[in-house]
Amino acid sequence: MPAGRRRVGLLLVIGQWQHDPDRLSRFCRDSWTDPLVSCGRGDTLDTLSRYLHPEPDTEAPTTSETTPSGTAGLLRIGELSRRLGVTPDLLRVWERRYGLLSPERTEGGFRLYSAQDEARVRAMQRHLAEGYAAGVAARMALRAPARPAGTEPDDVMAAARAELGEALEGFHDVEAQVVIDRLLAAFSVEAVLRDVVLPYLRDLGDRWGRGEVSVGQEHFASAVLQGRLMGLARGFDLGVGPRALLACPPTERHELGLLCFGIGLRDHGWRITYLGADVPMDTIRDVADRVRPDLVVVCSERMGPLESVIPCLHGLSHDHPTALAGRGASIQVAHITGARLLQDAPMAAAARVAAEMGRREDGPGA
Ligand code: B12
Repeated sequence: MPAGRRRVGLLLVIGQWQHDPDRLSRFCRDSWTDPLVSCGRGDTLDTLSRYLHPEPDTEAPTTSETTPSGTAGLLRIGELSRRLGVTPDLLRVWERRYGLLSPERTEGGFRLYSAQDEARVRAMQRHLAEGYAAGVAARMALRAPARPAGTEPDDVMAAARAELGEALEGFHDVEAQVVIDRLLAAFSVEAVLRDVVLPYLRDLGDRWGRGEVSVGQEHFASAVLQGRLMGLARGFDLGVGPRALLACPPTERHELGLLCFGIGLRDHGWRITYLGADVPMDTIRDVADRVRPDLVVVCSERMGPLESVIPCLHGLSHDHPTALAGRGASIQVAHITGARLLQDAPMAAAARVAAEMGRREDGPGA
């Protein structure tokens, strides 16, 4: 193969080529390419030829030495293309169609790309490989928080909270899912729930209390997040670890803290039987008798629901290890009912319970 020629693996025959097989095979032979080259709709023989023979491409000088002075760290399209394995034509399409890249221009009009452009293309490639359609992949790549070197994860989480809020309070389900997807790709579930989802919910409630967020926005946000958390709760019953039975008492509909706690505990190897919001005390009791959990957790965010079922809680904690949690759980009610009080925030409480009660073989349920 002549020097300077590159071998390319794959060709999508689109447009004029599929009607001109002779020209196609001549092109492949002349270009010393494997028969298949990747090209997009509307690509022509000329654009492919420019890809295979970059010399004539006036915008594709090959080394950073050829980048004009005063533009240190910026790349021309040929160099970017080589680094990323994406053809210059496709880079231009992504730039034009999705605004994925925002190059500076030299005096001569050549594009110069920054490290951030490169990061966005890499993110785009990642999302495409994950199976997202190009438009969605581009939106996800564009939404990635610009994270300059040295940025602390705390800043990233704070930025993600703001982004999540913007998406949810604008009623954009898909964008909210994208923010969460991206976070879960980079951080542990525990960190995402602890540092983004739970603080966001708290803040949402505060702003709702001050009249800055409408009832519709609050309901939409909590419904989307609940759906997402239930997705993370898949496989709650897997494994052989200790078992927790989780429920909110009658009339209590705030269950998201409890759900996060369950996800945290499951990640520490526990199995979870999840009953959710507003559960009759008889039902909690029946299920506890049946599954014999290592711990029953009854959670309320409001004062009142736990106080009104004190005798039932007393009976429950007599027969099953029981804990109370949430803002509505007080030392007094815990004391009267003989239940343990979980005072930590959900993810910390999950870690503490798992550390103290361990696995079934060495825990209280052994
Ligand atoms: C989402 C939400 C809802 C959703 C709940 C959806 C769902 N599936 O859960 C809906 C729309 C149903 C709802 C309804 C109502 N809500 Co509401 N809601 C909220 C909001 C915004 C988030 C709740 C949440 O999940 N918080 C996440 C928790 C984890 O955050 P947290 O409070 O900081 O939790 C602390 C502790 O409690 C503890 N914790 C909490 N849960 C758990 C669980 C475990 C296991 C452990 C260990 C620890 C723990 O951890 C944190 C400490 O760091 C809160 C705001 C807020 N501040 O929480 C209001 C809030 C709880 N709601 C409130 C109110 C008033 C209501 C309504 C009465 C409104 C109405 N007029 O209808 C109803 C009551 C419904 C009912 N019968 O229960 C008030 C409660 C005030 C109070 N203490 O009585 C709050 C605080 C809003 C406010 N600022 O006034 N709500």
